[in-house]
Amino acid sequence: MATAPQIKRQAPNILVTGTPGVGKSTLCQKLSETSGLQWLEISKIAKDYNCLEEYDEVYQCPILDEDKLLDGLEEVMCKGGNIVDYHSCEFFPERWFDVVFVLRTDNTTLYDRLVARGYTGKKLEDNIDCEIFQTILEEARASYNVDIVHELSSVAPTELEDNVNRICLWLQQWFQDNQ
Ligand code: DAT
Repeated sequence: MATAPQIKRQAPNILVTGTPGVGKSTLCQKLSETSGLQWLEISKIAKDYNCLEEYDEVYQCPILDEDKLLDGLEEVMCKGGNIVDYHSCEFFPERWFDVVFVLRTDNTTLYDRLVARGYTGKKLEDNIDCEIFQTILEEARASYNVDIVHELSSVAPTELEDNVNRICLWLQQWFQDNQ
């Protein structure tokens, strides 16, 4: 796997993105435990940093103050060693990331997961459309060097293990290349 040219960091920064419900948190938690890298769950951090503005009634979620969030994260991202978990990726600085993983599911799996989470109506439909039209994958390819953007299937539990192992191999290679 190729790595984008970056400012030297002690450890790489990994972006894990994809439609809500594809399995980002599940993967990031396991990857963080296995690798020792810090899991930055942007939805939670946005709350902690007070970066959530007024509520969007249509999408039933708060609106993110992106500039404030980015300012708050700059220092920790410059140090490296982070796994960033978010359902969007275009507003992060490109220089922050050494590799980007976009998790994917089939539509039936995603539908079941989102319904189990209590999503209904437009919010449910829009997220299913987002996956059907591979919106986040396209966003990642448009925002980062395509050589560092990797699609990972995240449907079956065995794929969770496979994905963690694959990213850990990538990490090992990064440390070898950047000693
Ligand atoms: P996200 O953080 O992308 O919103 P999640 O990690 O909360 O998604 O996962 C949504 C649900 O899917 C949750 O019930 C766990 C399940 N899940 C995640 N990855 C999976 C996998 N590889 N195989 C089976 N189920 C998975």
